[in-house]
Amino acid sequence: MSGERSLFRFHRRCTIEDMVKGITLVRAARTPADLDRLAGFFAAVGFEPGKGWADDQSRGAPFLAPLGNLEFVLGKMPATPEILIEVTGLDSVREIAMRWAANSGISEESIAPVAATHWNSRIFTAEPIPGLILGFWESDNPRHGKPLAIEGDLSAAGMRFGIVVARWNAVITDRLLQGAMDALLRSGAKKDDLRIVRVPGAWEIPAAARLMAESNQVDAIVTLGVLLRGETAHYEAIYNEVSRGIGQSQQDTGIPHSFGVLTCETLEQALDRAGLKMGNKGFEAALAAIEMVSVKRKIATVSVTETAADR
Ligand code: DLZ
Repeated sequence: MSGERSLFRFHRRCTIEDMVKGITLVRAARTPADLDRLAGFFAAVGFEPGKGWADDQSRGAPFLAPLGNLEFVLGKMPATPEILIEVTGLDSVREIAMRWAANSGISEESIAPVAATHWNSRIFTAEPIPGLILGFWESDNPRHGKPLAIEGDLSAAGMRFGIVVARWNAVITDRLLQGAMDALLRSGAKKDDLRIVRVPGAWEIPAAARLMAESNQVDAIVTLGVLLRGETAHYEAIYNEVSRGIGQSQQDTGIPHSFGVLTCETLEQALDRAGLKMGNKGFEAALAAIEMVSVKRKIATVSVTETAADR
């Protein structure tokens, strides 16, 4: 088969969710003082700082938001600033911004008053450095943008995770582990909040997962392993017990366990699912764990009447 045809087959197998990971808006700061001022402002108004970097050519200060979207508009624009930040508690955010301006020796006029928009919301603009105008807005409908059903977010900030990874087929499970950590850290988890336990093989995953779940030290567990049908004696028996054990630990302890144990015919298939052609199942399992912690927290706090009011 020609290279072109095999590429085509690959694209057809991938869904959009496999390929699009997130949106990053990159802005150049003109001076070191501007960068520091922006970093101070974004931290003050509640953004989660990402992992910054510095080398001999540049330094960067990323700030994370739980959600991002690109919006293309034909006709009247929703607001003057190109960067719009949706918040809850708009007036409190403005007060924080005003305090930040006062403490930073910046004119309070850089934080404009709150005004109504033509789209059922209120907005204020802030200009933390000259020329960068940000719009902070809040919908008049407190449930705006909220899904009809309870649905988990993908922010891992403030969550603690256990990762149980089998050493058997380590060439694959190491990649799954990398994918899982990538997902957790990029979603806002702190390195210190990840506990990694290595076990000999998939068979041992349920026992270790259960011990972690019962330790009260993690909010969710990501299980990672690879079972190769062709090379595993009593494959069905091992697989059934591993999946049953992980599921039972989840049910008995109430701690979400995501299932990242690959079951493949061949090593090649497993490699495809560990970062080659079919995404990284460790990454996906970690996202599922984040979402389930969020779902669990929401189920515990969102009342039935609130959910019903959405409909
Ligand atoms: C024994 C075994 C075999 C044959 N195959 C696998 C496998 O494909 N994937 C895996 O994670 N572990 C395998 N193991 C090891 C068992 O899971 C277990 O670690 C040992 O039997 C020791 O209890």
